[in-house]
Amino acid sequence: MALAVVLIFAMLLTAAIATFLRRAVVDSLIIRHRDAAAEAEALARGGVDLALALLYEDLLAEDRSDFRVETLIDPWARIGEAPIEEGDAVLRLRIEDAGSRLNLNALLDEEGRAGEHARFLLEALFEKVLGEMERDERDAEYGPDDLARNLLDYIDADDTGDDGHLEDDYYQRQDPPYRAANRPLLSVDELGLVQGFDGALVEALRPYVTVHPYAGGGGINPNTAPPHVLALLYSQDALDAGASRLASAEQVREILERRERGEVFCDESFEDENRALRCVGLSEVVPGQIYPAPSFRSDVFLVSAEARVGEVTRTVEAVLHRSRQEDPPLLSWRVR
Ligand SMILES: [Ca+2]
Ligand SMILES: [Ca+2]
Repeated sequence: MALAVVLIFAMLLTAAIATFLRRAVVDSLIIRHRDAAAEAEALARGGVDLALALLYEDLLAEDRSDFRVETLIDPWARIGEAPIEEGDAVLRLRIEDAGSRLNLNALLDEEGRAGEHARFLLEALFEKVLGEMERDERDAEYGPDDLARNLLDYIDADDTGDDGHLEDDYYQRQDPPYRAANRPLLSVDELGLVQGFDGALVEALRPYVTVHPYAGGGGINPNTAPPHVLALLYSQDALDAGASRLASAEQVREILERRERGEVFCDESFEDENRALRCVGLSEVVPGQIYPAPSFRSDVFLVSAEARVGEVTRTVEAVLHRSRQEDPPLLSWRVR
């Protein structure tokens, strides 16, 4: 009897010790994880500071050379080529100028109106993206033309569609009801509020578009845009908007080849006696007027700083405005 009791106590004791040890291991793991998380976040924030320093250095270099174009050979762009490693910490910094995506807000003019070309460009974009999503247009409730119209109505300043219907009719029927913004988009996520846009479509559009800068922005920068965005360079036919078109695969390839050879595209109206030596006009590759007019230079940059410490990763995504004021305005900041 006494032996049985001793055995039971011995078993209980062993179990208690095992539990205690497991707890101790878990606690120390939690502490280590917490330390690593704090370190990773600090490193990612430091990455954004580093990005800012590189961007200002670039601004000074532009002042010195009086040549203002963002290219992929700028130091801020090259920082993304290799990770920065120290001990078990790794920082991956990626900086993009706003011109490396299509700025949806650049489709509005100063009065908040969208022209005919804006609609055709968006239709072409949505057709391309829906095709990539393998969404069958015939079955879809909203085709590229509906999506283009709805988006422009959502952001344009007035509150009627071109057939006279009230833009808010649809939004007021939602639960909870809301209204068309009638102003530039504040984020790519906001697209999800536009009639006909669902989460999957917004994600499929994300690599192509930006909303920065909110106002006064230009079109795609042919020096920095990746191939899938270059394909959105839209040459307008001044007489017939329907005959305007997106860049062909051939034209995209030629832009990339010229970039590879070190050629830089710049504004053809650039008043610079050395322009011909320094850069080439985009019309050499894509004839006609590009809509919206390319932004060869940018002051708004998208920064992604991904820091890994041990097993923990933290990413800071920020949109920075490189201004000559003392404090550069932060347009957005997100920690993941
Ligand atoms: Ca409208
Ligand atoms: Ca509107």
